[in-house]
Amino acid sequence: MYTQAMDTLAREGGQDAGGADETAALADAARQRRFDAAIDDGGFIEAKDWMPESYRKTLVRQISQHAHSEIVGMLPEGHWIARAPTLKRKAILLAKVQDEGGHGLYLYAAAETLGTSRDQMLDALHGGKAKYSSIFNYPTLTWADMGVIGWLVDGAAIMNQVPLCRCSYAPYARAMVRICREESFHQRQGYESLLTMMREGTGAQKAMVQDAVDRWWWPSIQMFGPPDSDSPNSGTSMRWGIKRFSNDDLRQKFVDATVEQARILGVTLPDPDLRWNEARGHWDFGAIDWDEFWNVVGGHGPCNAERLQARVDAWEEGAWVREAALAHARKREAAAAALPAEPLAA
Ligand code: FAQ
Repeated sequence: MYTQAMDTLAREGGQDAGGADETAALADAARQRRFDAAIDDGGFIEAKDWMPESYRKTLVRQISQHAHSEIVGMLPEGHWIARAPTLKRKAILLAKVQDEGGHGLYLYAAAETLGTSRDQMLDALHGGKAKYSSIFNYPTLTWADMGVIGWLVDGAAIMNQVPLCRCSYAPYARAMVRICREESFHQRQGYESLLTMMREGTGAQKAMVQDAVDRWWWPSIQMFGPPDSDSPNSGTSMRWGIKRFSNDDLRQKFVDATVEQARILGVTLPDPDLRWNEARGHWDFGAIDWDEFWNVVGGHGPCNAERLQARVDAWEEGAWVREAALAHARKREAAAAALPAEPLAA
C-alpha cells in the first residue's frame, strides 16, 4: 500500500507515480538481499534493521507464545510455594517461580522491539487467542511434581532454548542467554530434589516420584511441538535461523539425555517401547498421543480454563498497581518539565 506521502515525494523528485513504485521496489529488493545475506552468513538482525514482514510476524508469534508460557508456567508451581515441606525447598521454589516471571518480562520486552505492545500481547492471551505451552495445562498433584517439573519440564525447555541463544533475531537471542542460565539452575534443583526423595525417602515418597514421572513424561516430550511432518512453521523458521533444530531432533536429544538420568534416579520412564537402537545411535520411543496434544493446545486440557482465569484475575486485580505506577511516572515527568533549563556551558 502506498501513502499520499510517497506520491508527494515522487512528484517532488520529478518522477511519476510509476517511477516511485519502481524505486520503492528496487529499494525493497536491495534490503531483502542484505537481509538474506546476513541470515546466510549466520549473522544477527537487530531491532532497527530492515526485515521482511513475515519474519517480524513469525518472531512475534513465537516470542509472545514463549513469554505467555513463562508467566502461565508460574501457576502450577506457585500452587506449592505455601505447601513446600521445608524452608530450604520453599526458598528455592519461590526463587524459581520468580525467575519464570522475570523470563516472561525479558521476552515481552524482546517482542516489543518488533512493534507489538505488551497490552496487545496480553489482550490476545486473556482473550484465549494466543497460545502458551501445552505443558502448563496439567495439574500439580503432589510435592514430587515440583521435582519432576524441574527435571523434565525445565530439562525440555533448556534443550529447546539453548539453540535459541543463537537465534538470528539478536534481542531474542540475548534474552535467551540469561534465561538458559537460570533454567539450568531450575533443572538441577528439580533433579536434586528427586534424588533426595529417591535415596533418602520412604517407600511412599519413592512411589510419589514414580507417579509424578508417569504423569509428566508424555506431556514433557510433547512440549517440543508436533512432529516435523506436521509442523507448518518449522521450514521457514529454520531457513531464517530462528529455530536451529527441528522439533523431532530436539525431542530425540531430550529422550537420549533423559534415559540415563532416569536410571541414576531409579525411576522407570512410562514407555514400554523405549529401547536403545544401535544402528541409529539413539533411543527409540513409543508413539506420542498427538490427539491429546492438539486437544490441550486447542484449550481443552485438564487445566486450560483454570490457568486462563488465573491470568485474567491477576491482570484485573493488578490494575491499581499499573495505574499507580503510571501516575507516579506522570508526576516525575511533570516535575522534570517544571525544572529550570540547565545553563549552557561557557
Ligand atoms: N504447546 O509449526 P510448529 C518453559 C503450536 S517455556 C502449545 O512446530 P513452531 C519454561 C505452535 O505455536 C515453554 N502450542 O510451531 C518454564 C504452532 O501454532 P501457531 C515454552 C504448541 O513455533 C519451565 C503450532 O503448534 N517454550 O517451559 C506447542 O515452529 C517450567 C504448530 O507448531 C517456548 O515457547 C506446545 N508445546 O514450534 C516455565 C520456546 N508446540 O503459533 C515455567 C520457544 C507447538 O502457528 C516452569 N518456542 N505449538 O498458532 C519454540 O521453540 C517453538 O515455538 C515451538 C513450536 C518448538 C514450541
